[in-house]
Amino acid sequence: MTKRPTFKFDKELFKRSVEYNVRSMYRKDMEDATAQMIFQASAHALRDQIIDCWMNTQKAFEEQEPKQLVYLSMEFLMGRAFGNDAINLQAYQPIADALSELGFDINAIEDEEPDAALGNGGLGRLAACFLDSLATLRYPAYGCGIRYHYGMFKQKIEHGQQVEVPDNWLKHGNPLEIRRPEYTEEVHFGGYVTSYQVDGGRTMFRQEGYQCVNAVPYDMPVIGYGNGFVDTLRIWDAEPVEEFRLDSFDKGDYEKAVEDTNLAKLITEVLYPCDDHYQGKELRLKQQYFFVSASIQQAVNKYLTGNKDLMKLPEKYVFQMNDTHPTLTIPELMRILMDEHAMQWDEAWHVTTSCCAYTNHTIMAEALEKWPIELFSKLLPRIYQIVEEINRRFLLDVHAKYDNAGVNVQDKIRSMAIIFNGQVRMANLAIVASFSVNGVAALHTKILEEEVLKDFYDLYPQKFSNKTNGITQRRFLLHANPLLAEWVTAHVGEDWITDLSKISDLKLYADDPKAQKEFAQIRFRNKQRLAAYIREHNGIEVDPHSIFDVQVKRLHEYKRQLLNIMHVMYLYNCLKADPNFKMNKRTFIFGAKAAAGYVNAKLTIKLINSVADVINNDDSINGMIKVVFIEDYRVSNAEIIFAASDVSEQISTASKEASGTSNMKLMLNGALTIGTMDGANVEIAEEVGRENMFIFGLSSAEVLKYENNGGYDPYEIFNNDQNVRQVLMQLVNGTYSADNPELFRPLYDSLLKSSPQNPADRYFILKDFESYAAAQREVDKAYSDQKKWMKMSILNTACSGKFSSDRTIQEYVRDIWHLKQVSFPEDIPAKKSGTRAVPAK
Ligand code: 26Q
Repeated sequence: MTKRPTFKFDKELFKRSVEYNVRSMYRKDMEDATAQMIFQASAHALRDQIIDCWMNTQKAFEEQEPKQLVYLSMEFLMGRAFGNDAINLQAYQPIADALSELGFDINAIEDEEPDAALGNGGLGRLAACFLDSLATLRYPAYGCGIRYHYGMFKQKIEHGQQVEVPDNWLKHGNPLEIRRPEYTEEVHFGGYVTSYQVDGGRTMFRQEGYQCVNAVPYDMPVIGYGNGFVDTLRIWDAEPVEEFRLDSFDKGDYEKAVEDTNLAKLITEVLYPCDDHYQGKELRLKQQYFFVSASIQQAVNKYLTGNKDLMKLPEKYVFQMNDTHPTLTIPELMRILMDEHAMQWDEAWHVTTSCCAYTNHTIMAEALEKWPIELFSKLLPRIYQIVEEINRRFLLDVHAKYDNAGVNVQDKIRSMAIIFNGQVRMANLAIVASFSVNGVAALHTKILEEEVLKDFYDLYPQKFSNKTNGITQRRFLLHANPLLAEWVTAHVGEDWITDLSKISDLKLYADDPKAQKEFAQIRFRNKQRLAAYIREHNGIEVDPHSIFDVQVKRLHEYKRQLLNIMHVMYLYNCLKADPNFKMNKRTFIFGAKAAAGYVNAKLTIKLINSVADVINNDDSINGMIKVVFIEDYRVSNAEIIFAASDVSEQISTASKEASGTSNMKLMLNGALTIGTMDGANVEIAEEVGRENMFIFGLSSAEVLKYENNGGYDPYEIFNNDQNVRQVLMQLVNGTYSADNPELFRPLYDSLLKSSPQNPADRYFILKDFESYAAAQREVDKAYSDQKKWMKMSILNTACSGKFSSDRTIQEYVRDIWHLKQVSFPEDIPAKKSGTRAVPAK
C-alpha cells in the first residue's frame, strides 16, 4: 500500500532551490532578480517539494480504486495559489522566513502572482472552495474545467466608468501547472451523422465530416490542509490536431486544416464575463462541449483500464455538474456508451442517470440556458439526436403519468419538455437525466421545489435536496486575516482550521472586556491595512475609525447596489440639510465588475463613482461620509477587504440571490450583516440570531406575490416619500452629472417606468427603501455602543461554523456522492482532518 504522503518543509533546501532557479531560469544572481523572478523561482521550488505528495496521493487512488468525484465546472475562481499552498502545507511561516533570509518580503512576492481568475463570481469561487475542502477531507476528486488564456477581465475605472482590460494571466507562465499531453483527447464538432448495421442487425451511428480539436490537459495541484493529500484541478486547453501544412497542394485539406487551427485557437481563448445572464453564443456552446467531452472521455477511458463492465461505472464515478453549463455531460456519456461501446439505450440511460448530478444556482429566468435547435444540431449533430430521443422518451413518461389523471398534460409539457419552441432547455435536460438536483441554500431550494421547478418536484421528489453553500476558512480567515486567525487559535485552539464548528467556543468570550478589546484592536489594524490599500489605489484618505460598510460582489440589478448608493445620497442630503444631523462617520466601500454589455450595471458603477466624487470633495460635511469604489475587485483584494469590514451589505431583492457567499466570508471575519431574508442570509440569521444582524425589506413570499400580480406601483412612493423623491430627482437634475444631467436617466426610468418586458422597479428598490434606511439607522445606533458592537461582532465569527465548505462537502458526500476518505496504512484516526460529524440521514 502506498505510504501516507507526509509533507515536511525543508527551509534550507527551499532557499537553495530558489537561488538555483533564479540562475537557471533567468541567468541572474539574486541581487539582480526582479520580484517576479523571485516569485517564479519560489513557486517552482514549492512545486518541487510537493510533487511527491501529489504522486503518492494519485498512486493511492490507483491502488485503492475508490469512487471518484468529477466536479465539472466552466469556472474555477482559484485566485492566487502560492500563499494558499504555503498555508495548506503548514509552511507559510517557514517560507516567509526563508524569503526574508533571502532578502524578500513574502507579501511582496505573493503580490507578484496574478490571480487565476477563471471564473466570474460566486459559482466559480464555490468550485474553488469545494476543491480545497475535498483535498482537506481526503476525498478522491478531480475538478475539470477550461484553461482560458484570458480570465475574467481586469477592471479599470476611467472617468468613473468601467473599462475592461484583457487579463493575460499566463504572460509569465504558470509555475503551478503541469502540461499532460499524454492524456490528450480529441473532440469533434459539426459534420453529419451516418448509420451502419452491425452483426445482429442493430443500427449504429457515428459522426463524420467533423472538425477536430485536441483537448490537452493541464493539471494544478489542490493541496489539502496539513495532510499531505493532493487532489487535481484538470483544465483543458484546445490545440489543433495537426498544424496545417503550408506545402499542402490540396486546397480542401489546407482550408480544413486552417479552419481546425482557428477553431482550436478560439475555443479556450477567453472566459465569458457574464454572470447570471444567458446569451446564446455558439462559441460558448463549443466551450461547453469541448471540456465536457474531453473530461467524460477521459473518465471512461481511465475506468476501462481497470474494469470491463461499464454497467458498473456509477460505482466508480460521479459527475457533479456545476449549474447547467456542463449539462452536455449527459448526452456525451450516452454517446460514448452507445456509439463507442455498443451499449443499448436502456443500459446507457441507466448508467448515465446513475452518474450525473446537477446543482442549480439561480431562479432568474434570464439565466436559464436555452439553445436554438438550429445552432445546437449543426454544431453537435449526434448529441442533438440523443437529446431528441431523451426528450421523446421523457414526454412518453409524462403522458403515461398525466393522461387521464385529471391534469392538463399540455401545461406539464410546456413547463417540462426538454425541447420546446425551437429550443433545447438545458436545465430540463439536467433534471430529467440526473439522479440528484440540489439548490444552494434552504430558501433557494424551497423556491425551486415549490415554484420554479414545481412540476419536476412533483414528478421526482426524491431527486431534490438542499446543500447550503460554504466557504473555506483556510483561505478566508487563516490566510486573509492572520491577526484574527491567531487570536481565534489562542482562544479555542487550532482545530477550527479543519473543523469550523469549533469556532463556536468563541461565544464564551463575547462578553469578555479583554477579549472585546483585543478583537477591536485586531479589527482596527485590519482597517488600517485596507485604508493603506485605498490610499495607494484610489488616492482617497479614509478614517479607520469610521464604520467600514462593504458591498463587494458582481454588479447586478437584483443585488441592488443601486439601493445602497441611493441611501448614501439620502444620508448626504440629511447632512447637507441639517448641520446637527448625527451619525457615525462611515466609509461606504464598493467593489463590483459589470458584464461588459450590461448597460444599467455599468451606469450604476458610474453613479457610485460620481457620488464618490461629489461627497468625498465636499468639505462642508467634515468627512462624515466617504465613498470608495475599489477597482478590479477579485479574490486577492477581497481577502484584504473581508478582514477589514464592519458592515456586510447583503441586500438582494428577496428570492433572487440563490445563496450568496460573500455574506459568509464577511461574517466569518466579524462583520455584521445588513440584509434581506434572502439566500443564505436566512440561515445566517438562524445561526447568529436576528438580534445580531440588521434585517429589513420584503420577504421572498411577498416579492413572489407582487411578481405574480404584475409588480407594484412605485409612483405611490415617489409621490409620498419626500426623501426618496429628492434622491430620484437628483438622478436626473445634474447633481451628480453636472455636464450631462440626462446621464443617469436610464436608472431613474428603471425605477419608475414600466415597459412590456419589465415592470417598473422590478427589484423593489423604492419599496424597500424606507425599511433599509431604518435598518441603517439601527446599524449606526449599534456602532455607537462599541462594547455591544464588539460583542455582536465576536458572535458573528463564533456562529459562522455552519458556513464552512467542509460541512457542505460532507453533506454532498453523505447524500449524493457517497465517496470514501482515502486512507493510508499508518493513518491514525484523524484528529484534525474531520469536520463536525454530519448526522446520518
Ligand atoms: C451562462 C450562459 C452563457 C454565459 C454565461 C453564463 C453564466 C455564467 C456564470 C451564468 C451564470 C454564471 C454564474 C452564476 C453565479 O455565480 N451564481 C451564484 O452562485 C453562487 C454559488 O452558488 C451563489 O452563492 C449566488 O447566489 C449565485 O448568484
